[in-house]
Amino acid sequence: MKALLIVDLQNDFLPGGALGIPNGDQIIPVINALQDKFDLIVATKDWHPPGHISFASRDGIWPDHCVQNTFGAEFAPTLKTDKISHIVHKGSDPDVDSYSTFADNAGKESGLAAYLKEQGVDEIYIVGLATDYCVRFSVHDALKAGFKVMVIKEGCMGIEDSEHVFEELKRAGAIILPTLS
Ligand code: VGL
Ligand code: ZN
Repeated sequence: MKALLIVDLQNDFLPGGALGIPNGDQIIPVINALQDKFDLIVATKDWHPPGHISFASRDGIWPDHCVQNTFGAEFAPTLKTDKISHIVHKGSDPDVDSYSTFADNAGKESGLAAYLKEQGVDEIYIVGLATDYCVRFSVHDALKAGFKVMVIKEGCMGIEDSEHVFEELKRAGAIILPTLS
């Protein structure tokens, strides 16, 4: 059984957002079309309390972003969400960041691997933002958890050019697909 994992398709990561990724909005129609090919779709939200450790206003490197219950933390308004059956909120601990959707940066599991296994999932197709952070760490953890992992390139966008990230993920055992046709 296969699942689509949509990572952090939130307003703050889109152009105009607090941590806007150039051209991040271009992947939304791609991801909407992809959803027709999946029976199980899960999504993640970066979900930080005010004053989160990752914020430059505290000890971190990022502008304040994806603050819980704000517009910036909502899914992109044009993202199709009616087929999403499970949402993982990550980065909620004020003192720990979480790039991976499977576990936080201190190693505490989110429950996503267990949820997917309960659903009978063995293959995960990953898309979303940002290729070089949350997608990257999620792919590594999905592989470690024993899933077959596909990354759909045209459904991802990086903060920086991410060609080397796709190479790294391929070496780690993921299958990099330009598109899914
Ligand atoms: C992300 C930086 C900070 C991401 C989240 O979703 O890739 N990047 N928080
Ligand atoms: Zn974040």
